[in-house]
Amino acid sequence: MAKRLSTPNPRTYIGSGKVSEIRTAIQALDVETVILDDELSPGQLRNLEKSFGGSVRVCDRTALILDIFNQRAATHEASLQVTLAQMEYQLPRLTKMWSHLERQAGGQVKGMGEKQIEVDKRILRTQISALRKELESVRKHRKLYRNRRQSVPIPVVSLVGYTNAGKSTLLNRLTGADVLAEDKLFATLDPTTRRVLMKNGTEFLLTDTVGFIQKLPTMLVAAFRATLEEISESSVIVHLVDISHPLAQQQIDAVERVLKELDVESIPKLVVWNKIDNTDEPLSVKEEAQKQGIICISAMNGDGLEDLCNAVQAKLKDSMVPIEAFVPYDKGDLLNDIHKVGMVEKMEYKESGTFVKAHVPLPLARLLTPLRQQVAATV
Ligand SMILES: Nc1nc2c(ncn2[C@@H]2O[C@H](COP(=O)(O)OP(=O)(O)OP(=O)(O)O)[C@@H](O)[C@H]2O)c(=O)[nH]1
Ligand SMILES: [Mg+2]
Repeated sequence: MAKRLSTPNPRTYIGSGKVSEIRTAIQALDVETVILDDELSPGQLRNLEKSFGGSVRVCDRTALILDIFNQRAATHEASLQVTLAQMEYQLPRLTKMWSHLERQAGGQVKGMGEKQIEVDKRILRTQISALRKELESVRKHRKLYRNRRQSVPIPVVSLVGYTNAGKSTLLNRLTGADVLAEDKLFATLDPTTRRVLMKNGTEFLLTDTVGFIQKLPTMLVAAFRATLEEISESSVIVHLVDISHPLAQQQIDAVERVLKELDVESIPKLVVWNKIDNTDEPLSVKEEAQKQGIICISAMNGDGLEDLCNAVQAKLKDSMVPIEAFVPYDKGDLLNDIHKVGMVEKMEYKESGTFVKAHVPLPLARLLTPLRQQVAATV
């Protein structure tokens, strides 16, 4: 049944033969909704709806994603973002609601219909700008919170990956956090951050993010800016892949493209293959991963999680500054911080304080500057 057009039909997106083919199928199967896997113009949607008959809903890729996002939005900010994107999507498509009125009136009061559309558009625009303001204030709040968190400089590790890759499951595994993990697309719409305490006492914050998808409508990229913003502030990015998925490579490419758009290529990244338990030949997959320097895990049964933690730790160390400092006993809290967020290589207790050799995040290295100078003086 497939047919390739060199360019989409400007009126109906698909060709006229395909339109009648689908119309036949709609009647035969009593179809309620037709979904097209691309973004269609308002005119194309309207024309298709007309050709398919009144009661069929025609939905494009963007509208479908918006619907899913709408169902899953769990927090205030996420639902504001989704509502905003939905309104922006509706604005140029409003005419559709009135086309049936025009038909009923035999086209005579077309002018009236147009006026009504203008009124509706104005109402929608007012709602959109009110929503924008509200979102802005919610974001400001979150920024404040984030800044406060940065004053305790625990490094942040962001979990990114295609939707359904297992990010929330992994976060749950590593932290015992009760983040929604379900076999549904886009289970997570808000970044959820949890503290991971490693065996050697080092801590990092692990942030779950919304799943990436292919061909994310530009409109949605903008709407989810706040969610993705968090990624650009992390020390390490963990790219989780569902390696048991037949289209794994395409999903990897899609995620990499979005990361490129976000301009986060300078942040150290770890690629991790998940759902190794779900592959036909886990051993050969593991072998291939080893060749490429990739870590294999099963977030579900816990396989490989220790390797993952070690690799995250090594990457974190790359992002830190090597220091040698002499910390007097009355500054014991600094020593605590070094232990908590840094990686200690050597520690010697002297009469008046502690000598430390460690890797620490840049903000902490800055805090320690005076004590580092003292090292030079005492050694
Ligand atoms: N077999 C197997 N299934 C897994 C594994 N990890 C996660 N899953 C399943 O994959 C599905 C999706 O997991 P989630 O953790 O919700 O995926 P996600 O990446 O957070 O998805 P979004 O939030 O939609 O981006 C769930 O049904 C999990 O139980 C794994 O290691 N092995
Ligand atoms: Mg999730």
